[in-house]
Amino acid sequence: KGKPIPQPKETFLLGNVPDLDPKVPLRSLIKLAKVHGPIYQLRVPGQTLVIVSSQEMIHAVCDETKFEKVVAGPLEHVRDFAGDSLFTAFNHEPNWALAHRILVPAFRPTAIRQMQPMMMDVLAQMVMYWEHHAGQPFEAAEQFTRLTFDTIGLTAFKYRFNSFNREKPHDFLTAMTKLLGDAYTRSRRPGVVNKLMYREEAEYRSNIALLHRTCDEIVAARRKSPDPEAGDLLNRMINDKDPETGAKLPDDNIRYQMVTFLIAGHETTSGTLAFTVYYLLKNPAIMRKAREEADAAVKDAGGHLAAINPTKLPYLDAVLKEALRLQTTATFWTRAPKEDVELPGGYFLKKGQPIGVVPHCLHRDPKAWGADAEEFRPERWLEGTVFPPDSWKPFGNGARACIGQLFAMQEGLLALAVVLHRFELDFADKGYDLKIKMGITIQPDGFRIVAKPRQGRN
Ligand code: MNH
Repeated sequence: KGKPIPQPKETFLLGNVPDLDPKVPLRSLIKLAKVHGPIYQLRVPGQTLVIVSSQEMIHAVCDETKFEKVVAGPLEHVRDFAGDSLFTAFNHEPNWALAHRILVPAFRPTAIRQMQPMMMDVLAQMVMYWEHHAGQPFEAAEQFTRLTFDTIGLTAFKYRFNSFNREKPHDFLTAMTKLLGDAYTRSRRPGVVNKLMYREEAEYRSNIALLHRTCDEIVAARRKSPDPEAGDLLNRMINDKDPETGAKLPDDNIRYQMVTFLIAGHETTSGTLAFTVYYLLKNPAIMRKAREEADAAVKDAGGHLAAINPTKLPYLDAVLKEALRLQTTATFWTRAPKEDVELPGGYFLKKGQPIGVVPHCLHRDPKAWGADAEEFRPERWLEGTVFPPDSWKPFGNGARACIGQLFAMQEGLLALAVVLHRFELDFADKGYDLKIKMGITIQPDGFRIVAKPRQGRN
């Protein structure tokens, strides 16, 4: 029934897997949308994915009355380590709603504001590190990953990964990054093949064990010596009761939430900060305006960085939104119709058919954003323009949208304000042009910067 959905030619046994770049699948998804249009389908092991790329199509699948999030593709494999946590739970699993009710209060504006001192604590470590390495090139994404990983460790369970005091990343981060890469690789292979690759399978299992062991130890330590003043997510997960049923989170679920906060809570934010700095360096006039706002905010705070008010940084907010629009770090998420349904253009989908959303294409759709869609122009956010519905979706959609949006924005705003106020930044490699690398999210590849303390400021 309905119009046939375009599909690239399949390869014998492998379906459309060869159509997807093994390193940067996003690149292929963009290219395929240029060839096949705003809707096409791909055969991958175990399922057919329908891919949507335009504002019109994505607006349709964001309708929560007809569609819902579905855990499909790589995310199904992330369940091997994140279980039924918020990010990876199937809609029907009772622990999703339970954890959602218990944790939503922790992400409200007042609760996020209370995390500012912890965010500033880690930020101060980054400032010291940059001062110490003034004039030496370093990779932007790598620096911001230290920042965001340590920040989520501290705010979520008062754990210090101390990334600015070590040469190599923390073992936990190394294991987690490897597992996220594996989740994608495994989703490209039939399940039996994964099981038959004994050595990889053993390494996969041992990395999962390392994650779980670390989390379980942190929980055990907190239970043994309670810390009512910690003000972190862990206290809430251990102590708080579901306002509806009075139930508490089971222990294994607390561990899964911890893994999820560490996964969801760092790579996306660090990539966003790195892309933002890239665009600022490419656009000196925008950099100047952004810095003026940062300086004014520090002045308003009486010169105390810790007292910066992140809700009074409208230009930096627009800068971050614009970076999230052009370089959407969460590149792909999946939904499915709750009943058989018709999409714009006369395409029919069966109930449960997984649909992949590619926000990168949405965010550059000229029908939604205008002729300058490809341009980095933060002003577009401050001109009172009303964009078509669901034009900007870096944080997902509906009930299963990002719980940490405000957390991420506050962390990003504080980091930008402090970095721009304290440092003169430049490309380490003149003429660097943006390249993308991809784990489960995207980051700029090989983007190195030099930071120097600003003259006459201190
Ligand atoms: Mn986050 C879900 C993007 C920062 C915790 N996040 C999502 C989804 C997107 C997303 C997209 C929806 C995925 C899907 O539909 O399958 N998240 C981001 C981006 C940033 C980000 C672009 C930073 C920039 N996320 C954070 C931070 C935290 C966090 C920081 C935690 C402190 N995110 C989550 C959790 C979910 C999620 C938890 C799952 C929510 C749910 O399904 O209930």
